[in-house]
Amino acid sequence: MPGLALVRNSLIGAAHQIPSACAESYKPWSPIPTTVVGSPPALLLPYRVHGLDYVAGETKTDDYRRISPFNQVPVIDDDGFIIAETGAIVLYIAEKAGVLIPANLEGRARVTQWCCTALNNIEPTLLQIQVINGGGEKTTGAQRLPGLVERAREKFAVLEEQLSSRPYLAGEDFTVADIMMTTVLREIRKTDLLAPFLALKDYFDRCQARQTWQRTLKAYEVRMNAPEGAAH
Ligand SMILES: N[C@@H](CCC(=O)N[C@@H](CS)C(=O)NCC(=O)O)C(=O)O
Repeated sequence: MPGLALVRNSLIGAAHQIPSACAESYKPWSPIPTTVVGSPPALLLPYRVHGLDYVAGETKTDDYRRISPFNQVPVIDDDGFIIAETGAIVLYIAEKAGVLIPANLEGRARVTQWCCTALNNIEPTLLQIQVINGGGEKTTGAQRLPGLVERAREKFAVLEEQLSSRPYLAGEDFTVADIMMTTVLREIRKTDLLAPFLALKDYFDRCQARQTWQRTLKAYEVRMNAPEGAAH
């Protein structure tokens, strides 16, 4: 499916829509229309918008899954280069257009820092407020756990599928993406949630078995004056 791209509804109006002459964007939530607002990168890089009807299940198809591993929006296709996740898309477009991001390494790192802050630090809290205020979340505390576990299992199934065809998330080589994912997976390391996901569990074990990883944990224990093994 050449030249398609998805725009996340919450980002509509932001200055980072779609790059490339053959990019399109899907609207995520029917019947809410997706509006693409002209922006510096979008003006520099022509794009096309393609909407998907979420309610009608258009994001749930196998075809869509091929370009969006979690069947979510947004995803973009820039002349065959497909990339998902809001933060990655925004950074890619800014880098490609050469606007809204400094050229030097430190400046780009600073922009990456604040992109991560928005998506990873601020958004999880605000999203919960939005959902609760919107009446979509009526349970509290332990009542929420089964739903969260179910959601985690859905995510793990996607990671399992991804990791069954390659050893690491981004390909053949261990990258910082694996450091990020392993760090996040450690949050549930004292549960048995990963057990049914053999490739994912193997990946998690391989990443943690790396000498550098072990050295890092060891250094942490020493710094914290913690008993040996406390950080595992
Ligand atoms: N981490 C993803 C989250 C994207 C996301 O949550 N997209 C929502 C729409 S705003 C979606 O597609 N939800 C449908 C689903 O998860 O099934 C990102 O930042 O791009």
